[in-house]
Amino acid sequence: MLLKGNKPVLAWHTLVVGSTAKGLPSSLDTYVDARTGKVTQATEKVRHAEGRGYHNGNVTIDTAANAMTDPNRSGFRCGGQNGSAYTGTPPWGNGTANDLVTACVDIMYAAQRESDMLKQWFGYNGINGQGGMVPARAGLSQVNAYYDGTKTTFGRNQNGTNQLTGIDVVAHEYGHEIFDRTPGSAGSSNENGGMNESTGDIFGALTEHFANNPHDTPDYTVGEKLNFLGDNKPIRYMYNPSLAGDPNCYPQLNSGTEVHAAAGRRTTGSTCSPRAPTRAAASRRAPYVPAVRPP
Ligand SMILES: [Ca+2]
Ligand SMILES: [Zn+2]
Repeated sequence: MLLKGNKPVLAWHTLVVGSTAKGLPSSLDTYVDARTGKVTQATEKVRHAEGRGYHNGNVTIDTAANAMTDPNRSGFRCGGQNGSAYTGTPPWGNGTANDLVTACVDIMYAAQRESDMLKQWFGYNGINGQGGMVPARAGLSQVNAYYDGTKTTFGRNQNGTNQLTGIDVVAHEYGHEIFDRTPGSAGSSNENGGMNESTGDIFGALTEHFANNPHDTPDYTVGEKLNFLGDNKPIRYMYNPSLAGDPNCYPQLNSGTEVHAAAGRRTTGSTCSPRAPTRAAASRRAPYVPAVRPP
């Protein structure tokens, strides 16, 4: 029963999930008059909330009205280490380096752009293939970020000057969810682990290009904004892994290669030069190597 003014109306209550005429996500809380079949009330639950990110500047993210839960991507929310979403009202965050609500603005922005990219480019239904993705936690007191199958968690850089929530790192962690939910599976050892890290870096770079945010212009390095280890360098160079001391090509990998070090390009030819692979080299590549490589 729906009360219209002081008049009760017998109504069906349903949630209509889809997109608006402009292609934006929509989740309409809808009441249909049971006698006339007409929509008597419809309220948009998707909130395009203002957020003040640190790495990404002022951005628009999808949140509920009073919590950092995503009304359109099932399971996705962002909060602290206890797993609950941060609550409050938009605008979210204050744009400072170590404010954790601000970290969640950067996390939600990056993960939602990645989800949008997967949908627009590949018709993929959410990062998990089922319309959503795992929740995120900010504020880990470690120099680390990870995906563990049920959530993503983000820490800080070595000197504690910012949170590890740049687009490429966030999209890397959710890239692990893509790998996990496709035949790549958990991907934790040797070649499979290297492919998993590769997948993370590739989707990180793709998301940076898709978002095309003026505060984090697209590139083929990983974590270049984060000063991860305090040396003002990226953690990885996708176009030339050896700049960070990682193997440049497939024949240099062995069973002892650390999985992140194995994330780099997989040229199977005889040369391990850092140049972009030629078409001929690309065709020689092993069939399970992702086709997307930096130029
Ligand atoms: Ca980058
Ligand atoms: Zn990783």
